[in-house]
Amino acid sequence: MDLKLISHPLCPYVQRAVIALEEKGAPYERIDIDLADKPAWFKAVSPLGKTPVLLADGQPVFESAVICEYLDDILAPRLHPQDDLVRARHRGWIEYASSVLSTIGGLYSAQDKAAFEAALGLLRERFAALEPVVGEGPYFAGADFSLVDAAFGPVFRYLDLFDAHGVHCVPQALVKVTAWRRALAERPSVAGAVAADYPERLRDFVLRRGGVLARILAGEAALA
Ligand SMILES: N[C@@H](CCC(=O)N[C@@H](CS)C(=O)NCC(=O)O)C(=O)O
Repeated sequence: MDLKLISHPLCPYVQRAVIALEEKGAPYERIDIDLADKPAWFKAVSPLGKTPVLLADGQPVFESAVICEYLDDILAPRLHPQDDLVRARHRGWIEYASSVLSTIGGLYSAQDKAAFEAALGLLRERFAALEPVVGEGPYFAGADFSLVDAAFGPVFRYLDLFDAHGVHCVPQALVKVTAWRRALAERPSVAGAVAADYPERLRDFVLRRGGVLARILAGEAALA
């Protein structure tokens, strides 16, 4: 099957699909587009104008969770668990990862201190809720890397920039989440899902939001 992944260099949802493809060792072509100037051909295959879109033999599949499920259906090894109930629970945590991404968006978009602190507090709660759910490691459900791991690798990647500027979203007491985050960062499929210039691009992206986090990154504001 001919697989083309329509992508954006910063998109965390794209990274899920890249991680799944890399875990499966599948040949594919990644095509990065400019989301600020969407090509007409992209709008024709993406009903919501969002990345990622997978073109499978030219047929568009959209929504990252759906793309990952489809890749899991057609390519070995299985990343979803076999057990129906466990698989349903994994799907829930993948949705949860999307909600954490929205909260991260709230953090880097916050224009005043109150909104910033509300987003930071919510993020810490979101990570705390994971602590009793994460297994004994190294991955979400133990030894086997799953699609939940593919969804959280891109979530944790944001935190490297934030941590470097004293904005800590994962409290130190969350030892299992912290170990999981480290294991994901070391997984080749996760590490390689973005280009070498990703940190610089993310920094520029946050600075362009002009919010509280941008001011912290620029050294103009300090955390109280
Ligand atoms: N629910 C979608 C979310 C995808 C998404 O939000 N993509 C962003 C980039 S990370 C996008 O394409 N935004 C462009 C736009 O909304 O115009 C998925 O899981 O695939």
